[in-house]
Amino acid sequence: MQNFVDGDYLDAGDGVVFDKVSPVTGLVDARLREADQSTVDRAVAAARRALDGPWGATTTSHRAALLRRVADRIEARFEEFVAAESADTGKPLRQARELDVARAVANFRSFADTVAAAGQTSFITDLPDGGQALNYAVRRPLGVVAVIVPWNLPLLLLTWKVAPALGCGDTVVVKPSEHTPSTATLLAEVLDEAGLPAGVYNVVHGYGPGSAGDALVRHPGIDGVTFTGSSSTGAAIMAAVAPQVRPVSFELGGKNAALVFADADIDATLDGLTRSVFANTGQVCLCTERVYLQRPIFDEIAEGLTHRARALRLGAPDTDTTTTGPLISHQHRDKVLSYLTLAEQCGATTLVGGGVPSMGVALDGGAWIEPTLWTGLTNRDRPLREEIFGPVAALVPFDTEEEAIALANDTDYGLAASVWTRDLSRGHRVAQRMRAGVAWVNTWFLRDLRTPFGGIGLSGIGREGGERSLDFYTQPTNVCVRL
Ligand code: NAD
Ligand code: 6OD
Repeated sequence: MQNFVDGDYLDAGDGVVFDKVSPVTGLVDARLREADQSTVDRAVAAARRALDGPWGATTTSHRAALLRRVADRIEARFEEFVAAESADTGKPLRQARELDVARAVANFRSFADTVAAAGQTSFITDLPDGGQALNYAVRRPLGVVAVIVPWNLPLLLLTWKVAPALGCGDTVVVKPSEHTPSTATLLAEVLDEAGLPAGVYNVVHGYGPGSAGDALVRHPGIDGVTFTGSSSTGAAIMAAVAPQVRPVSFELGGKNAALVFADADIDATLDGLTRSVFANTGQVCLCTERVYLQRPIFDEIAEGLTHRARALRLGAPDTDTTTTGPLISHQHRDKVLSYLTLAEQCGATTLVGGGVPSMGVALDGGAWIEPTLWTGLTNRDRPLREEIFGPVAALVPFDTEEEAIALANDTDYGLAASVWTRDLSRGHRVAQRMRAGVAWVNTWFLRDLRTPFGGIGLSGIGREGGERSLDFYTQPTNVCVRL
């Protein structure tokens, strides 16, 4: 897989070639050319030229129409994207269809609507001399934007950033995760088919520190960084861009809580919790890793969730019955396994899971792990304080609403929470007190793309979504005209 710069896949470069490993089998399934400093320089220079060329003079209606064509072209090549996303991540084909690729299409359509509808406000200022002035602001593109994304929902998260950036007239240099480069590379073809000029979308492959990611965020030619990934990488990127004082938008990690009250609809809650703990093998930043249960229903929910965890079917992505894929890599599995050991050391009781399953000869080389539930831990234990990013959760009892709120908010993160209750007044009341960027009531990961998305504390800086994305991907220039 080659870097994509100025409208072309580069045949070669000075960067080394590295292997990409299938999380399903553990075997090498692709080779990538790492973008060295000179390739990153070329990509940033191409993006700058494109910004200064005809692309910079396009109108919002032109760009909105282009975003709609991109959505149509992804739909036309839907199964190619599904296959590429599933091969990189190991996720079931059905999930790639229903979530990842479907959301990529929706991202382009939604941001086409948002940029097309965005208006400007103007107002008349009364001057001391009796005269007047007209004030209005124009949105200018932010410029050359570095887009750095992770491996868990690669196309969804990439297009969540690229669609508004292009809609706002920016040019981008994208650095996908070293584990999941395929759909970002395929997207280059689709953008070209839709008529995007050369140099507006560039892809550089490689790792973070000492590699393409670090070279990109330190590059003096970029005008801002939008990043989704772990909190520690966010901190490193912030330090790297600080000397150049560039804006950043960060969607980072989470340690999300579910609060289940005794009056909740038990079956609906169990469905919701099963999704929120185990979706994408627990590798969604919004996944629940802390489940607080009101004492009268603790045993019933614990038993029901254990039963549902046992019913999950780990397996190959193209098997119809598969619900759950592997983790992304052996390195990540080692991290998750270290928390399984730690939880035992902290005195946890493991209700289900707790180890590595046997998957048979064809799959045993993959990064498989059992869905796992614990009881017996408290908020003081590290497995409840640190993001694990796997199919694991701790179940903790509470008695009162106040106690539940205090437990849920007792975290350095602040991305998402979910509240499960039949009492809607309580639902509103508790949701509004969540120290989190999003609080769902009786649902989880239900998204309207016009709403603000982002986190508090270690979970990020800024909000994207709808008009909030326009605020990051543009810079306003105020025009003041003496009348
Ligand atoms: P990561 O932070 O390790 O890597 C993310 C991306 O950053 C990759 O492309 C990586 O190559 C690059 N990178 C790493 N170090 C870098 C550096 N110093 N400079 C520039 N680029 C660098 O994250 P990951 O392991 O790929 O993804 C999992 C993490 O992402 C979890 O913490 C998860 O919560 C978080 N995440 C957050 C959201 C959100 O919306 N808040 C969404 C998805 C994932
Ligand atoms: O739904 C979204 O827009 C979004 N950014 C989701 C992030 C999921 C994290 O893994």
